[in-house]
Amino acid sequence: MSQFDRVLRGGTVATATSVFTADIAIQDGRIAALGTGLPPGREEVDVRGRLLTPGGVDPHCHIEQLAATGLMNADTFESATRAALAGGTTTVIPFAAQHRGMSLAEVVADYHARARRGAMADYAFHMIITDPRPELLAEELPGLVRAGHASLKVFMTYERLRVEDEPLLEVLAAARAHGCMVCVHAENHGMIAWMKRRLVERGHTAPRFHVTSHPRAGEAEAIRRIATFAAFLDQPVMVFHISTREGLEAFARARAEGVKLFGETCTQYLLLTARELERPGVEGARWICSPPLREDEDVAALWRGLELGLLDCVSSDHAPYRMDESGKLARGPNPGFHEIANGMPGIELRLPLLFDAMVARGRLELVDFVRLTATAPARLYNLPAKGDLAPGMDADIVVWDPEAEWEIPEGPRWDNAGYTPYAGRRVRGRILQVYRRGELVVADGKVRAQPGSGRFLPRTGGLPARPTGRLAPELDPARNGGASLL
Ligand code: DUC
Ligand code: ZN
Ligand code: ZN
Repeated sequence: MSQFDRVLRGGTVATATSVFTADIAIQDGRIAALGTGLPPGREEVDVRGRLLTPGGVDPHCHIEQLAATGLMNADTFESATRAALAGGTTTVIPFAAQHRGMSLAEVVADYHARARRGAMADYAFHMIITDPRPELLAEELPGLVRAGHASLKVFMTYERLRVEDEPLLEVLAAARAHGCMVCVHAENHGMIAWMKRRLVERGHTAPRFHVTSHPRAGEAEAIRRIATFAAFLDQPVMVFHISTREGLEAFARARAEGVKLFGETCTQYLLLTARELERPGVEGARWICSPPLREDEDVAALWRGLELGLLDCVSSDHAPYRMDESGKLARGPNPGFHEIANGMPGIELRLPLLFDAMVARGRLELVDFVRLTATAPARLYNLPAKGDLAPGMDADIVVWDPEAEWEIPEGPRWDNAGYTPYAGRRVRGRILQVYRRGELVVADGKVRAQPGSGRFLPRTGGLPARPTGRLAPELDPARNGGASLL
């Protein structure tokens, strides 16, 4: 038998199901063996006293993405995935974002080219569809799904992005036909537009009014609506970035009724509240994201949702804009809340913040942390070689000092946002090294991967999240003279 390339010896290995002491042998970028007393490798690494977790899978992040306003976010594939690796995330699923009138295939080709140039982490794409023209769904979508783009995102709000109910049903039906997950930004558009207009007319434009402009009830309404559509058409749906107690309740109710819904929340909804936006002047703009940060009771409800196993994964929703004229202040030095780009950075700190909040503070088990940040997103989005430490998996491994305490500094991080919303926070658990497909890409506080060394991960062969087989009665061919309406 040929010698292993490398053996990480004697670490505490954590997966989504168990925590145990083992050696991990790496060969040709994959985990070749896992056990005690493995034969020596060409390189031996002593990881006794260290914790080893699978590389993080961030299933929702915005990278080098052009907004409908024409604003480019602060990160390139190079800077965002450098930050991802530094923070232990070895796989990302950003977006290929269509704007109205664009060809989806051209959009995907364009994001592919950018990622090929810069990505250091492995990646797949969710396709954002804002303009589901019949020919796009019939002619472009099937080929793109076959090429491995087996998930898409639609918005129920935003003037230039939203997909109204009838075309949304078309998207769900097309996704069902081609085996594609549909991720949804679920907020009621009319409620946000109405609130926003009234707030602006009355001069309530400070950053904190961003929160008021997204009524809590609007999230629950949209989740109920998308759940109704998902059940009607028997199409699995991922509800992105759940932020409110009411939204979580609507989600939980639909799930209890058997609707095939999946749910995500993000680091910021678990750790931050709307109080951040109350800072003087335009400072609060740093914490403007959508859905907005909410209240303590929402934070508590989301944690309960994690404890009960209701929510499937925690993403970063990394959407970085600098606090200058290239980003948050693009519309002037004192913009109203409605003129400030939505989003905050988070791709680098997702794992350290969640390790601290979940594991070090004892709210959840280590296995839950691994499941929510790596294993579950890998399974949900069909990344079979990712998110686990087991023979045959890609050797994406994070080596932690689980006891090290540190303070998140003010200064710039690896991404291009120029700030972090979490500066000054003390956390326990520090990432020491990161391996991506067996290569040591983070060590001694440096990221060593080459731009463009990240690999595209085509997701073919159908999604793990299958329809339930229970269509609405009106769609039963028996009621329609034997004809299918799908
Ligand atoms: N939705 C997201 O998912 N991210 C950033 C902004 C938004 O509206
Ligand atoms: Zn969204
Ligand atoms: Zn997002």
